[in-house]
Amino acid sequence: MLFMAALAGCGNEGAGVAPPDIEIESAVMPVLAPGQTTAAIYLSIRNNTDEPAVVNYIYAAISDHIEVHRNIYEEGMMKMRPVPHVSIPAHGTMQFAPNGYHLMVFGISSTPSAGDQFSLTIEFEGGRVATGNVNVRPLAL
Ligand SMILES: [Cu+2]
Repeated sequence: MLFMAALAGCGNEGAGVAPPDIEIESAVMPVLAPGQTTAAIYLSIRNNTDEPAVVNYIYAAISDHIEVHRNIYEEGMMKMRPVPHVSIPAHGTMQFAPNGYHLMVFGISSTPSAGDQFSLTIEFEGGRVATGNVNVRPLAL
């Protein structure tokens, strides 16, 4: 029960339930331009467990392929590199934000509109799963 007590300071007082092991927060995808089939998702992943959470697989119904990418400034240009097996530290939160890490969504089949939501699932090594909603909205970068 010491573990439960440690979690009590996280703003869930009164809710009566422990937060999920791993949480997807503030997930957003910028509205796509006409004909655009690749887009980024920005979000936070909060790991409430005692061990690192290593991303294994990412799924959303609108796409057949989602990768973790990182923007890297190289040879005077901003480039994106896939980053397999990103690890969120124990009791840590990782931000995926413009000019840093993001989820890259490929082959978007049905283009969502501003105001739409869709479900995102992230599987982690060891079998933990996090799900959350992605809000589609215009994003000023
Ligand atoms: Cu990318």
